[in-house]
Amino acid sequence: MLDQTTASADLRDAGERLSLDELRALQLERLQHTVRHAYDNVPTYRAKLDAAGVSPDDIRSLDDLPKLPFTTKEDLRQAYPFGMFAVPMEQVVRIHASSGTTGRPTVVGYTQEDLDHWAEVVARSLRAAGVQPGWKVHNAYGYGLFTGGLGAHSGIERLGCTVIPVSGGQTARQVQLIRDFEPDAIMCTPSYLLTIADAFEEAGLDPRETTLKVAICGAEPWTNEMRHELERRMGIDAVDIYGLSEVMGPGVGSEFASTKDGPTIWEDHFLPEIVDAETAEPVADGEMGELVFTSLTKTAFPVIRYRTRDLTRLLPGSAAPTMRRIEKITGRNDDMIILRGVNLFPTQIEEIVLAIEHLTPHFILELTKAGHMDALTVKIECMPDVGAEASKAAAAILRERVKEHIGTSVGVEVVPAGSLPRSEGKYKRVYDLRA
Ligand code: DLL
Repeated sequence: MLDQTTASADLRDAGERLSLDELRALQLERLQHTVRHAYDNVPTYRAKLDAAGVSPDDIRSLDDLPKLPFTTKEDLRQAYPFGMFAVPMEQVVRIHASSGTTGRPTVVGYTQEDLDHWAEVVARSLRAAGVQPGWKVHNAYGYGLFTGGLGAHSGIERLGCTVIPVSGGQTARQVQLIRDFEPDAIMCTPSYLLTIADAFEEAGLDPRETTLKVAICGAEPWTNEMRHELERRMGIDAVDIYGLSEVMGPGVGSEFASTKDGPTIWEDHFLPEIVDAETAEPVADGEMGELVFTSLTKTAFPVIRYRTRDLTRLLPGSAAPTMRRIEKITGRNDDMIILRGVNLFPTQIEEIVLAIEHLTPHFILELTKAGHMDALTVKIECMPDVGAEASKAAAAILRERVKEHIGTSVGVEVVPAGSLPRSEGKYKRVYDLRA
């Protein structure tokens, strides 16, 4: 008789079943191939390696990785639109692009082989989340140039599930479809899941009464406190899926529902490193820094030591013992607010807010200038039936705790329930009004 562990172990794909030695050997072989392929076919990589005095033949072990030069978002932008493609355009069957807040988008390309690998790692991610073949999966990630919708879509199909390709937005319709089609799992950003939960309640429905069992959320930073909030309100498991367009899209790593201890990086396809965000020197596993990736199987758009700007640390494998995890990403270099010398991430506020009675997770951060000083105001909604006194008290607690935990003073303004913008995808938290 199969016990639970053996039964789920049997579902693992070949990559997950590799021993650590086999995995390291495969990574080296794939790394050597990737560096050679990038050098031979992408002028930017050739120029960078030449300038660094490194040849693809110098990569003899995984320890040689730090010899390779980094790739930055700026390098990719310079090559807009297709300059980083390593195969002729006829072999590129799909492109995606990441919008980026400033300037041109970053365009990425995929061969059929790349799409196959992508579907495989997303299917693996779903399996880790507890999704089973035959389930119906409601996909509310946006379809289009964003990698979320179509990336999730192919993985759902690959696992043998029924995909419900709703895309983002039209929240009332999402609620209707969840009630009518009775999906088992949902994929969307955590902030959009919150919008959907609210919409259920606003329609007089209990979001705990749906058929949903699990949500696979990512594409933006979110805290464990937000996880607990979503799980409590919807009666589901919420797990974290990580990825970025430059490296592939959703599914670079994903969390196991059995452990919920940060996304496992699918190391047979992506080689992770952490470097000091300022000096770019590699740091040891376990230390905080900037996440860097080298793709191991990508053909149309290989990346070598791509600096993600995401801040986290590498942790030992748990549910998939040979592959390392990252700590849940709660900060991104670009999102860091420096307020009178103190570094602050929006997720730190989220964490504090969710522990205070009467406050909702609906808040935005407004940066303004008061004379020569920067000021930050948290605009936040209280629960609908909370009176003026109680909301004033909750605001005061928030101010105190921010001061205590983050070490800086912020203003707190309670705004009417329902007045702040609601998420339909990646939520915009920070508004910089210091023109
Ligand atoms: O957001 C890919 C994706 C789609 C991931 C759907 C997961 C689910 P980009 O638009 O290129 O790609 O944005 C990538 O989003 O560098 C992180 O800063 C952030 N991000 C993505 N997933 C997570 C996560 C998609 N699970 C950027 N936790 C990344 C925290 C995340 N941040």
